Amino acid sequence: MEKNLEKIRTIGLVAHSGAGKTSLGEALLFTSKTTDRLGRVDDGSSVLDFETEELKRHLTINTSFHHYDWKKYKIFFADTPGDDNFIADTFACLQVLDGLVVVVDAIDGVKIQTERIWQAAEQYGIPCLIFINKLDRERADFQQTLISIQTLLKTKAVPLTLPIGTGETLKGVVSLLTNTAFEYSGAQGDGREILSPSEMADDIQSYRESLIEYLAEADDVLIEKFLEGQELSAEELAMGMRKGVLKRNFTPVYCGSALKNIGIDLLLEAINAVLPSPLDRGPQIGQDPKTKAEKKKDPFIETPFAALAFKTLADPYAGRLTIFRVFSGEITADSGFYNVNKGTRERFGQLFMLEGKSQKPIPAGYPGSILAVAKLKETTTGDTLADEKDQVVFPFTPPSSTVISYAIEAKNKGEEDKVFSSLSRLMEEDPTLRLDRDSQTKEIILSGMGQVHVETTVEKLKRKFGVEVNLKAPKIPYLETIRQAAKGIIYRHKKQTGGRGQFAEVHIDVFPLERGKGFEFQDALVGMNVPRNFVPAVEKGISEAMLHGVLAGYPVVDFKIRFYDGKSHEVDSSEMAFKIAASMAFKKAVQQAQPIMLEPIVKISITVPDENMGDVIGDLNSRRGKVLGVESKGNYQMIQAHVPMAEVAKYAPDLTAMTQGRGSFLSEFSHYEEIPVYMSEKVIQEAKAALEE
Ligand SMILES: Nc1nc2c(ncn2[C@@H]2O[C@H](COP(=O)(O)OP(=O)(O)O)[C@@H](O)[C@H]2O)c(=O)[nH]1
Ligand SMILES: [Mg+2]
Repeated sequence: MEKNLEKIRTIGLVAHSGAGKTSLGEALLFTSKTTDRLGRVDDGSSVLDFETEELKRHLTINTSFHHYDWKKYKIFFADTPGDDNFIADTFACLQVLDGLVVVVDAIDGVKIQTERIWQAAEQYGIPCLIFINKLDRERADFQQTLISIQTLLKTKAVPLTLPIGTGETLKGVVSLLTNTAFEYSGAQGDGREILSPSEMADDIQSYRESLIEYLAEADDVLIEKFLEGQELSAEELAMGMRKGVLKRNFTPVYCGSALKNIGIDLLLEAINAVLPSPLDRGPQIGQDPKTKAEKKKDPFIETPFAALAFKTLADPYAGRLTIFRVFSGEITADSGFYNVNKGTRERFGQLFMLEGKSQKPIPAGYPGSILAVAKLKETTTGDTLADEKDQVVFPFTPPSSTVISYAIEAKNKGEEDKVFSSLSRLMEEDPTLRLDRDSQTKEIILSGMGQVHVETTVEKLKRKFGVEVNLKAPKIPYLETIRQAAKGIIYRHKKQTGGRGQFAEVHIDVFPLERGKGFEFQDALVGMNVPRNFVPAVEKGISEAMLHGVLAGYPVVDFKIRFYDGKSHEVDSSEMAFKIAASMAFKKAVQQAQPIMLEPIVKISITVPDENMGDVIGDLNSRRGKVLGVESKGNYQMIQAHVPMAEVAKYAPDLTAMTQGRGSFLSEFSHYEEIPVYMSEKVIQEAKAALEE
């Protein structure tokens, strides 16, 4: 393991799904001779995408980690997902990465997921390089892609390489810094220097001039020399580039093809030359667990150990694998650390470097290392691991709320417990899943970031734990209430069967309450018609009856019962008789108080490209939505709205269709509202049918 921290890089490959991150990761591994063939996602030979669910969909679901050596540098890298279903994992990983390679597809340009990652990188201050990929494809457009980067990411994106040819004719790249052209034949990835194509001379010159100006601007001495018209040396330019990237003043743009391994060697050089080492990134800021004061942990080997466990993998056989990034100090195999969040000591045996699907034992790790240990007892994602004598807690932001819910049931009766326990295991590795039991509908609800997310979870459940479940649209938790008061409701319960009979009479008023007030019970008895020991039975009778309303059997809420009189019988009255009378009186009262149905409303935040805004708002209107506001975010608009939950139960695929996959949304429960009269009958019929099922 490299102990010279200046030569460590801890980076991520990020972008929207399909831009070619995994392919680029394979090219980095192959070109650096870490792997002996160029893995491909399309034929399942990728070492980075390896889970069954990933291979089936050609989609990265889980960030995978690998490492390579290039010219005496050690690079740890993360190949992250870019699909909305799984992108929360990427945001979690950003918290431990020092630099990023943002991959941009030369046909699709920058998509919204890339923009969102870019904004997060900006927030964390992570220096970035850009790689324009897929220039070997038909319709690839370097210029257009560059413009898309400049406008959507709002960065000074400066080409460092230009493609020689595009599509079929792509044969190499020109390095603008050194003004040399390289041709690539075969997939070995080692560019052979050739003469610069003469027809590119003008382009090369103008790009080179603006590049040099940008690089010079990063440093006071350089800009002075530049303005005086002096020639800047290659070392000076490299120094300017490094400074500019670390300050995020501009973003170097490389280009080529991951699939054909073109231009990758120059990207490898750039990762070494300009992305930050752990030393450049500086101390990691956390908190002293006792005093809560800010505490900085320096990225030095001599500093006491500190690391952040940012990810967990659940393996049914190997057990739990905890992945952490070292920020300070040294960690060796067969040792332990202190889990500051849990307040426990943890011991472990082997220490691993991750290599896609496999792991390689190593003796020790240092700042910048991304490592894994198995079978920790207490540690979960987000915990800080440290030296017990020098404790610190690093911040960790868990992923945000889920967007889609399904009711799940075990395919085989009797396996419910196994479904629950296996899902809990999966949730250790995937904090974006949520499992609830709906107290009203009694269903087990599995929520995730999208349809594909929930489906892949179900597939993993079967593959890893051997349990099968059915997914169903969850029932909408409707409620019932009343619109007006009904007074003087009397119900007499009387039964005479042989010996002792049953007798109770209950007089009540019912009043509507404000939304969200629930149920109130008022004992307003005067006189001695009803012995007071029966009052609890009356309240209980109503509390039970209110669980099943008169319209469609949903719970009744937001009302007050005033229990003001009744009749009793010395022998025949009992708690049971009063309970029954109260529950019947309640039903009668509700019938007379204009019963209505309430439906849950969600607050939804939808982000869409400008050009789709009209369609999306029109569609929201047809779903009975109320737009609360629209906010402009670059070339995207964020629409906030209230919409009935029933209307957006399957919103994700519709939004994808309306926006060609560029829209995204988050929703959360907001409140209940009356169902409009014209809708009510239909909903009651459907609700009745659902209840009977
Ligand atoms: N022609 C061409 N196809 C590519 C290139 N890079 C990736 N692809 C293809 O694009 C698709 C998505 O690639 P992948 O690496 O999985 O993208 P990711 O989702 O960003 O990881 C796959 O079919 C790749 O073969 C490239 O440079 N040229
Ligand atoms: Mg991928």
